[in-house]
Amino acid sequence: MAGHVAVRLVFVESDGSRVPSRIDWTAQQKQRVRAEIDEALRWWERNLPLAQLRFSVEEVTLFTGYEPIDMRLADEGLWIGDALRDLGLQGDNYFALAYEAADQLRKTNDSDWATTIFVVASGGSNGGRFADDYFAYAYIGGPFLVLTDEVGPYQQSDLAAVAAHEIAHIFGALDQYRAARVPCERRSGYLDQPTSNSQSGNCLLNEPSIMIEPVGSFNHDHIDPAALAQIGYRDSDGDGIIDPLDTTPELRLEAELAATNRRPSYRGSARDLAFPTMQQSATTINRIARVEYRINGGPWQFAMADDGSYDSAEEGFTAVPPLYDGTSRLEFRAVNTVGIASTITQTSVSISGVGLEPVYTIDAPPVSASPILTLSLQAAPGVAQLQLSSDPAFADAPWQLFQRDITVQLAAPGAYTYYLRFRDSEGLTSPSYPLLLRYQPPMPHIYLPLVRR
Ligand SMILES: [Ca+2]
Ligand SMILES: [Ca+2]
Ligand SMILES: [Ca+2]
Ligand SMILES: [Zn+2]
Repeated sequence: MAGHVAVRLVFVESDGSRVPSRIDWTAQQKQRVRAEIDEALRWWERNLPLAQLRFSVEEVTLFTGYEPIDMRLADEGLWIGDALRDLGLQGDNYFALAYEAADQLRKTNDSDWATTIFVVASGGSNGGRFADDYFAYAYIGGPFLVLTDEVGPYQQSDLAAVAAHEIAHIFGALDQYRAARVPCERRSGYLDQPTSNSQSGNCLLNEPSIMIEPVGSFNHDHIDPAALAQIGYRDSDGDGIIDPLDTTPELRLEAELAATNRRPSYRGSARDLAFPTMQQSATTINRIARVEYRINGGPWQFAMADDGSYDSAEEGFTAVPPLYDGTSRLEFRAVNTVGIASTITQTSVSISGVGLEPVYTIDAPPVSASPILTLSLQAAPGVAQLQLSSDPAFADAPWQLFQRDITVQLAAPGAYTYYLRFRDSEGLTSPSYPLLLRYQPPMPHIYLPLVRR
C-alpha cells in the first residue's frame, strides 16, 4: 500500500428491473458512508508515513436490477456485473469487468493503483447483512471490496474501522482473528510475508491489530508488524524507504551519434528496476526523475527525455554534452523519484575543432538579506547570451543577452538551486553551472500590542 491509490466508491442502487426494489439510498446515507470511507483512507495515509500514500475518491451511484442485500455471496456477480455494466463496460465476467474498471480509473487519475468499494444499502434488513450474513469482505490483492452501509453487528459509526480492515486485504494482508483460522506460516502480499500475528496456532507475535479487531485498533492506530509486512510496509535496510519503493534505476548508453555542430550526441535509456517479488509480477511505482551526466568530474548536466518529460519508469534520453577540444571523460547516471541513482556508466571521447573551454567566473552572494540578488559574471570574449533558470532543463527560460550583472528575484526566504549557462556567437553552449542562492531576511521586529484606551 503505497503511492497514489484511486478509489471508486460505488453506491449500488436497486432499480426494480429484475426484482422489485425494496430499498433506496438517501443522499444523507450516502454522505455518511462517504465520510466514513474518507476517515478510513485518512487513517491509512496517517499510519504509513513512509508509503507516500494518497487516496483519491470518485463517488458514483450504479444501478442493478436486483436487490443486493437480499442476495448471497455466491450471487454477487449478478448485481456487481449489473453495476459495472452500468458504468459502461461490457461483458459477462464480473471479475474481468472489475479489473477493467480499476484499470480505467487508474489511467484517468494517472494513479499508481485503483480499486473499487461497493456499498450496499441494507434498509435495516437482516441486521445490515446479506442473505447469508456477510456484511463486509474483500478479495486479497483486489480487485474490489464490499460493505453494507450498516456493517452487520458493528455500529454504523464503525464503518470506517471495518473499511480500513477490508482495504488492508486489497493490498495483501490476511485475517488474523482466531475464527479465520489462518496459519502463522501462510504468506501473502508483494513481499510474500507470513501471518506471524495470527491468533490461530502458536504464532511468533501477539499484538493488537486492525486484522484482528478493527474498532479498538482503528481508534488506537494498531497495525501489527506482520500485517504491515504483508501490505509491503517494511524497510529492510532502515534507510526510510520501504522495500517496494527502494528500487534502483538502470542506465544503458546505446549510441554515440554523429557529431552535430562538431559535438557528438549520446542516446540511451533508463529503467527503474522493480523490487523483486515471489507472488505476482514485479512492479515499480517509482519513475525515472532525470538522467544526468558530468564532464571530467564537473557539475551534473541534465539530459533531455526523448518524449519531453521524465514521468515514467522507463525513459529514453538524448544528450549533446557541451564538450570542447581534447579528451573528455563522460559519466552518465539515472536518478529515480525516491532519489536513488543508478551506477555510473562511463565513456570518453576526443574531439577537435570546437575550441578550448572558455573560463567563466560567477560571483553570487553567499547569503542575501534581500529577495533580489545580483550575480556578477565574467566570460570569455565572444560570449553572446546566457540562460538562467531554476529548472535544470531550462524549460521556458529564454536566452538573454549577456550582461556582467544579472538579478534574480526569489519568492520567499530559503535556499534555491539555479542553473546558468552561456552561448557564444557560434551557437555553442557551455556546461550549465548550478548556483545555490540563499535568501535570509533579517529577524523581524517584534511589534508590541497597541493598547487602545
Ligand atoms: Ca432501490
Ligand atoms: Ca529501505
Ligand atoms: Ca516520459
Ligand atoms: Zn478480513
